[in-house]
Amino acid sequence: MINDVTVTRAISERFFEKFQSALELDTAIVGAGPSGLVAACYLARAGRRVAVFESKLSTGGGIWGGGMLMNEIVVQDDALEILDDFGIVHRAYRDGYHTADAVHTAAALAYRATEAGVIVLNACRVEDVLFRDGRITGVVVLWSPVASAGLHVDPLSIGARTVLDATGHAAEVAHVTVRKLDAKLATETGGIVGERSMWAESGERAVIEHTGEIFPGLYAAGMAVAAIHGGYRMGPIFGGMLISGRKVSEIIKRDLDGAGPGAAGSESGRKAVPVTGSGRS
Ligand code: 48F
Repeated sequence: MINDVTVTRAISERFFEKFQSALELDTAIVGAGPSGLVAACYLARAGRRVAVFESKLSTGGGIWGGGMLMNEIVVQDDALEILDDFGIVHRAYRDGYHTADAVHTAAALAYRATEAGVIVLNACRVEDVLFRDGRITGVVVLWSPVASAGLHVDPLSIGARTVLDATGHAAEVAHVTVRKLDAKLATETGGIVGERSMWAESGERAVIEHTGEIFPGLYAAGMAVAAIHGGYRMGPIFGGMLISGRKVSEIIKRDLDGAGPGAAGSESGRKAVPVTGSGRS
């Protein structure tokens, strides 16, 4: 016999367990596209407490539609080991070019990240940051439908030792940081330079090169890097997004361990709480 109220109780109890465990994080990742999910997965596999905030209902960002809704993606040689690490099936096309099914790729990234212990809060929009003593120390969130309905409802705060802007072309976290805090970013101009037109070769290289910290406590990966630093866009070739996600996870790990430039300072003395590698039951 199914008790309808028990179904409600199960959902609400389990959801709030998850939500509570996302209140103080090692890393808050904004955006569940390829760069955000790859970064999240590697950080969680390394025992960091990570949550991904995604404003849409589905994870995967720009992967699902491949190029112009032809749902295949292209990946170059350098990123194959990440595909293999996530168990993503790929096929050689020509020298240096490989393809993967876009739906399979999006599903596998989400599966591996959540399996590693990443908490994903979907339909949850990051609309602001927390700022203390010159550092970004968290994000401010509101359910997306509430935000888009224009309801006059206050958001809630999530503490994080590091925050990753993986919001793609929009670079939303960087924008809000500049707009509200008058922050100087670690870019050529000190501001958000803005994305350039299509040139995949240059764009991919620049994204990987500039992936990293852009303001104390705030990092950028994926297409947001091109928007912030003024790189060229690259369309449906995804190797750079995957490599950028892995690279930023390594930089953040180093900083959380106190070895990096900002040393990912923890004003409240929070300790990293290991996430079990075996996923949640
Ligand atoms: O755009 P997206 O897939 O970012 P990415 O990881 O990858 C870029 C590629 O998909 C593609 C490309 C590859 O050559 O050019 O564009 O850099 O995913 C970004 C995610 O962030 C979410 C958005 O819905 C998308 O799923 N997002 C954007 N702003 C917010 C957000 C926000 N304020 N709060 C939460 N999520």
